[in-house]
Amino acid sequence: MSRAVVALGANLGDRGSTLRAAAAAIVALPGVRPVASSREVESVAVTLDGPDTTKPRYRNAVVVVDTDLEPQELLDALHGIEDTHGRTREVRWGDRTLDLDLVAYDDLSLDTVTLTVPHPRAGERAFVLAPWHDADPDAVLPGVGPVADLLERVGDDTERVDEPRLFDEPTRASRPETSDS
Ligand code: A4P
Ligand code: MG
Repeated sequence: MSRAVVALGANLGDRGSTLRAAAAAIVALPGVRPVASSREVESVAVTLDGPDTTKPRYRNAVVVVDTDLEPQELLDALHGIEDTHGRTREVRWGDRTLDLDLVAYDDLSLDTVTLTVPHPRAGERAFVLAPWHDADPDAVLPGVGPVADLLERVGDDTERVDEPRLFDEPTRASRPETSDS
């Protein structure tokens, strides 16, 4: 059993409902079980030209799961869930109904044509770090450092959305290994 961290993002459609449905779909995958989840944050869309306030704002969240799936199997399953939610891929970093990124998988360091883990931009992005820290305050980005320190370094420019965590609280209370602060 391995521990995986998945970042969820959406800036088109009913973003909150999509993130919630995607989180439910992730933990419903065979060989995946829920560990912890964040609340949602909102932030300005980052495009290849930098932050763009003319684009729809993003909702982001993070889920932590335990899984028997290999990293590529998990990514393939995440892509299937993106497709279910009408994800299209015209422009890199373009607007999207749902983006699911594999942020970390145990302490694994992997770089193939289709999968780089840890996600190479995770440590620079408050919209990943803030919800990850919310889901797991003790989280460490493998090979880089504590998420709390990275978030302090980049500065948290996200806004917390006043909604519950993506999973129900009982799941959070029963999660193994991490403290519940
Ligand atoms: N890929 C490689 N490693 C991974 C990984 N660890 N997780 C490959 C997921 N995918 C990974 O991804 C392109 C290819 O990356 C995949 O086919 C997969 O094999 P994609 O989702 O099709 O395209 P993308 O998301 O546009 O590209 P990329 O480079 O993954 O973008 P990012 O880094 O995910 O950034 N602004 C805000 N505020 N919030 C956001 O969530 N997200 C992005 C996308 C840009 N701006 C944003 C946000
Ligand atoms: Mg992506």
